[in-house]
Amino acid sequence: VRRVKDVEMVVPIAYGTVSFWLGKKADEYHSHKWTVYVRSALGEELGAIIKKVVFQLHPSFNNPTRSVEAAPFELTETGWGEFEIGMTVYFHPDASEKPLEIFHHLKLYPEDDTGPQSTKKPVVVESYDELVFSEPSEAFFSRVQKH
Ligand code: SLL
Repeated sequence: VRRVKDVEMVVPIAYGTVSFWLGKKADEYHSHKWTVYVRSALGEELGAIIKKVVFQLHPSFNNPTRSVEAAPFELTETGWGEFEIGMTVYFHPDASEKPLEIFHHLKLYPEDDTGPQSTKKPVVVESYDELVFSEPSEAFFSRVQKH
């Protein structure tokens, strides 16, 4: 592929989990409702860059490999336990870039274990990273620039 020399595309991203305790609606196997997501750290649309994100959940879930093929790249589930979530970020084919592997630990319970958990205060864990496309392919670069 033809690449644009001396150009670096840097796309800041945020990823993580937001978890709510279900309170009265909680049962043994569904104590929390949580969402895992990958998004732009600047509030931009990532659909032009990312083709899909495959979320790998704990094997205790039905169909633990979940593919999200369009923005927003997020997934909501209910469960009872914390575990490591794998996210494979696939770029559009014209980027000619390998998928990116991200790992994130799902956190359900707050650090300060003082009294009962609130159903209104989510436990949020977010990380930041950058997608760096150094010498991006011409097709990808011009397509994303126009967006
Ligand atoms: C733990 N190592 O023992 C972890 C595993 C797995 C959590 C946690 C499944 C819910 C469902 C679920 O929450 N698994 O299948 O609906 O804490």
